[in-house]
Order: sequence, then C-alpha cells, then structure tokens
Amino acid sequence: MHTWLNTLPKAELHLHLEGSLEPELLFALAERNKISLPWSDVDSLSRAYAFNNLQEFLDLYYQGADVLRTEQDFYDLTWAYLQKCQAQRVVHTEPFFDPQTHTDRGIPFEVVVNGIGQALKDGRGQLGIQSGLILSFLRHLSEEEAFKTLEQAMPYRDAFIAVGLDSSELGHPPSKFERVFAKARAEGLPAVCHAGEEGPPEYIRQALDLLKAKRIDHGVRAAEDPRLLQRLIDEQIPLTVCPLSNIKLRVFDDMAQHNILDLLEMGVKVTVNSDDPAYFGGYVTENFIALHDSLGMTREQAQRLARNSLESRLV
Ligand code: ES4
Ligand code: ZN
Repeated sequence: MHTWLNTLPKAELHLHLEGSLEPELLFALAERNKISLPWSDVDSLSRAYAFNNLQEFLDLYYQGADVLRTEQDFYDLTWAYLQKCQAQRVVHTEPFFDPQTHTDRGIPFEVVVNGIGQALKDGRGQLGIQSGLILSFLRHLSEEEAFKTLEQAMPYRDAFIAVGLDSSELGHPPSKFERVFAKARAEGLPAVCHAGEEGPPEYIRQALDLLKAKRIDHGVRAAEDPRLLQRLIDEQIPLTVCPLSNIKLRVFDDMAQHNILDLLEMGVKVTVNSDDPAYFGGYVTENFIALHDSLGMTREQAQRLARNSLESRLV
C-alpha cells in the first residue's frame, strides 16, 4: 500500500518552499554563507521541532529562513523540493513563497524570485514537473506592507499564478487584506487563502466573499459550521488539507481524530498536502500513508483525493 500511494500521480497545492528547508540543507547553507546558528548540529535543531501551536512553529520557521541569502540558495531549496516531487510522483505543484520574510532582511526581491523561478523552469524541463508559483503575503504584517510587496512583484508579474495569505491567522482576518487582493485581482492574479486552520469558520467565509479565494488552505474548521460546509460542497471549493501539519500544530489531538475523510465522504473537495514538510515529518506520500495507517483510508479514497488535487490546479 505504501508503494502504491507513492506511485499514485498527484498534485501538491499547499507547500511553503521555506518550509521544505531540511535541517541538513539549512546547516549547509549556514556554512556556505558563514552564518553562525543557535543549534550545534542537525540533531539538536531537529529536536527543536516540537510545537504547541502555529505561532511556535512560525517563530522557528522564520529563524530557519535566515540562511537563505543568494539566488543559488533559493535555487537549491526549490530544486531539493522538486526532487522529492519526482520521487513521490507529484506531477504538478503550486508552491508558496513568502517574499516579505526575505525582503525584510534586505534580500532583494529579484534574488528570491530568480532563484525559485529558475529551479521551477528546470523542474519542467529536466524532471517533467509542471508548476506555478504563488506569492503569499504575511498576514501578521500590515495591508500597507502587502501593497508594497505587490508593487515590488509587478516587474515579475508573469512569474506568479496567484497570491496567497499565510502566517499567524488568529487576529488577522482576511478582511484586513480586502483592498490588496482586489488590486492583485485587477492585475489578473487570483487568490488562495489560509483560513480555518486555527481561525474560525467566519475567516473562511471572508476568504471566499471578500478575497474571492479560489481555494481554501487548510479549511478544516469549516466542519464546525453546517451552512458553510454545505456551501463548500455546493460550490466544490477545494480545501488544501495538510494532515501531518495539523497534528504537529495541534489542530487535532492525533491523526485518528482528523476529519479529512469525513469531509471527503460528505462531498467536500479535499486534497492532501505537506505544508512545511521539513518541519512536520513528511512530504505528500507520508501524509497519504498517515491517513491509511491511522484512519483506514482505502485505495478508492486515495484515488479520489489524488483526483481532487489534479482537478483543483489553478494552471
Ligand atoms: C504555515 Cl502551517 C502554516 N500556517 C500558516 N502560515 C504558514 N506559513 C508557513 N506554514
Ligand atoms: Zn500553509
């Protein structure tokens, strides 16, 4: 079953490139860039990967991203992820990156986008992996800062297929970013949005109504609101669910409590994704395996989940 799940053709629609930075590459880049780290070795860093909530994870994730400095660093990060895609039969991926995490440290926007963009191009040419990059705004920062980021992105408009919204959810509702998403839409960039991970169902509604989101990232808290759930079913709005992430960040107590298969059986268009695989213990295949081992996911359910992912592509 594990091999079968690995070879099932699938798309990944919820992956933060910065979250695919494995401890080994993190240490290698620190050495290459002559950066001293607060961890003595890979093992002590890996031991720090124990989180009680989203914020505890984000604090470490932003710290880890500090080793990314040059175009080659961003290329190497993206290329390592694409090799995982090839090994797990991810034939199409729509990864996020967080430009503000880098530009706020003085890394030029073009360094980030050129490194990632070249690797994605080589992934198409050399690995046959189709892709489209999503520029994600950090919601703990202001809408004004998101506007500045969108402006910086405009010379590279064609490098992106959509805009997203991530980082600390609680206290930062989609409504805070209504105007910048309207501007992005006017530039031809559709929206996706993290909502209903730690935040309430109301944030999912706002993502749909105010940001015109084409997909909801996570969205698992929709289960608390029957009317919203029915709307997701009626409109077949994809949810990019990340099971291992949800366990690591304590959205559910354990995998046996996860609601993804219940949502699938109700007719919600759910997909399986890895979110930040270097931090959460696995890539897409490991997420599928966890659903099989802990929830008894059948082959037929896995096929439907994989088909949903391919049907929910933006490009
Ligand atoms: C994230 Cl799991 C998650 N949630 C919100 N923002 C994020 N950025 C990276 N991973
Ligand atoms: Zn995410």
